[in-house]
Amino acid sequence: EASDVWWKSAVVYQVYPRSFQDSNGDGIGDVRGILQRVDYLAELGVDVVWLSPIYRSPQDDNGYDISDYQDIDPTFGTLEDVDELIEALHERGIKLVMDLVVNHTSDEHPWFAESRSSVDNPKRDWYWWRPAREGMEPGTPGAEPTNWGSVFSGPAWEYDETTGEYYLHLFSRKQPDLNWENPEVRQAVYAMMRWWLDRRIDGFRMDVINLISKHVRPDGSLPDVPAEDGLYGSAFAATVNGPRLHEFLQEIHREVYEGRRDGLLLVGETPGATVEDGKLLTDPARHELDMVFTFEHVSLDHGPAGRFDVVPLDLRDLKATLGRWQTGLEQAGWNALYWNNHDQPRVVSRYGDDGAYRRESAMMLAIVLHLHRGTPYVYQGEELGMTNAYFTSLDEYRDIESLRFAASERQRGQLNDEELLSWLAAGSRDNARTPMQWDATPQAGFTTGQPWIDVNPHHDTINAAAEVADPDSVFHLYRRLIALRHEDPVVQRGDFHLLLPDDPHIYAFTRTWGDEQLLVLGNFSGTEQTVPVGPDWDQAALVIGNYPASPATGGGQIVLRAWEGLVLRRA
Ligand code: ISL
Ligand code: CA
Repeated sequence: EASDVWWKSAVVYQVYPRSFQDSNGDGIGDVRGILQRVDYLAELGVDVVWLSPIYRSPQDDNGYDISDYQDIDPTFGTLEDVDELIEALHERGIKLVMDLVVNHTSDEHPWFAESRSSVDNPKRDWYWWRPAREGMEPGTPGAEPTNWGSVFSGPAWEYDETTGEYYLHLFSRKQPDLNWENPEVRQAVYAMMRWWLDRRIDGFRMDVINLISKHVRPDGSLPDVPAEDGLYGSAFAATVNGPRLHEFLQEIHREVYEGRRDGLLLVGETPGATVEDGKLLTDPARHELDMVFTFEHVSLDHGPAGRFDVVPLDLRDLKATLGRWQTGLEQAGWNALYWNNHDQPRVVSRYGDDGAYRRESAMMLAIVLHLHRGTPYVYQGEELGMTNAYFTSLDEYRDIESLRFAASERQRGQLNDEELLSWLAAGSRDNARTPMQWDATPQAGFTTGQPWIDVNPHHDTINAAAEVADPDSVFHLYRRLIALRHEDPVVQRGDFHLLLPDDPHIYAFTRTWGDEQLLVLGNFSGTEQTVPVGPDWDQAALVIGNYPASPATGGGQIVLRAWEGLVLRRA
């Protein structure tokens, strides 16, 4: 097993730079701010930092709209600051993975400026340009080339008067989709990736990478999708898993990765990917990606109207879903494990209880996730048990998706103001984007100025200073879980076997490696639960847990307290 890859025993920490640490008082986090906190990351013990985009950008989607891939936005700092960050992290044995957003650019990228300028510009074909639907008046509703809807509400096509044609944008109109069918586009992206690797970064997190190959017909036309309500339908059906996806990924591997040092990481963000897709994307023999983020387990509490329509989680669905990914990628491929990122509501507010049992449930969720087979990702603040934002008025929101959803709902008039605010409070991406809570001072130690988004008032009790000082905190539980992943071959490689699939409250599984076995239990309820685990575990030793004393064990049963989570090792 000595030849096994390093990331099987690694843990990744995601920094959302805008909300991590401000160093100059303008209220926006920046690279020099991250530099002030590298020792904190080293104390937590993570192996890799993944940085959300800091490239030059008009910030329409907080940096996921890039106008220059090879420069840093002045909001965040300079290339020299980034070189310093790479150095500071490497000195501490931490790798740096950068976000790679190449499904689209900003509309302010020079490539797009050229492309839009005329139909015969050499870069015209770098993006998706199409005339209006036949017989329709260009620029009128329904005249779009296809009925694809944008992820951020409204149509995915923008009419551009310069040439009287439409361009495709799966996200905002300031995020035009690149045309990966064009080999020049691909070569430009690969050159940029090599430039960053030469700067000694350690890999990429590839934004919506399974959308780069559109389902284009042989005649160059694009198919309509089933309309959801009104004129447009989700464009995902026509963009996820396109016919050339695997070919493009293998080309990236060849052109960018081959012949470079070991120790690089390629992780793909793949909304809509199934286990079968995940297997193809991450089987090392296929030379595509090292691991992908599934969305299945973070969509289980979405009602018919999507992410803002939050319904209660049925734990059986969560176990079945994660369990399928575990067994599906057992022989080939690898899982990325996560509850949170900058797009997801906080897990303790979502699948836990952020009231009376906030600490317990945050820790239980951590134990359950980190004991799966795969590479765990920790999103900033998760290790403190940070909660949702609980904004109560629209003007507290900053996220383009939330604001566009609110605008389009107001137009449709189906939700009243109170309902709209409660939908946003449950589902908004801003839940993850409130500033990192460093201490109990007025702006949580995040900034000396006015933060770009409100600090959660809970920072008086939930903050890094308090967590680091308390050996029984959520932070130290995360630190121990990370250390356990580094040390324990059962955690790294052991087979996964789900137990009690039909139990509505208990998450239970074993991990087995040779003669060694671990039992992982999580109580997803606020009441005591008696769990029939069998006599094998009567004498087992507690490896890690979220209550100070061991649970009541014996006679083949374990009694779990409210939101208790634990790991036992068989004697
Ligand atoms: O959060 C979502 C919308 O409900 C997701 O569908 C999200 O848009 C999708 O996961 C893609 O996310 C990534 O690309 C987006 C960017 O806004 C997200 O922040 C990024 O993680 C466009 O670049
Ligand atoms: Ca700043």
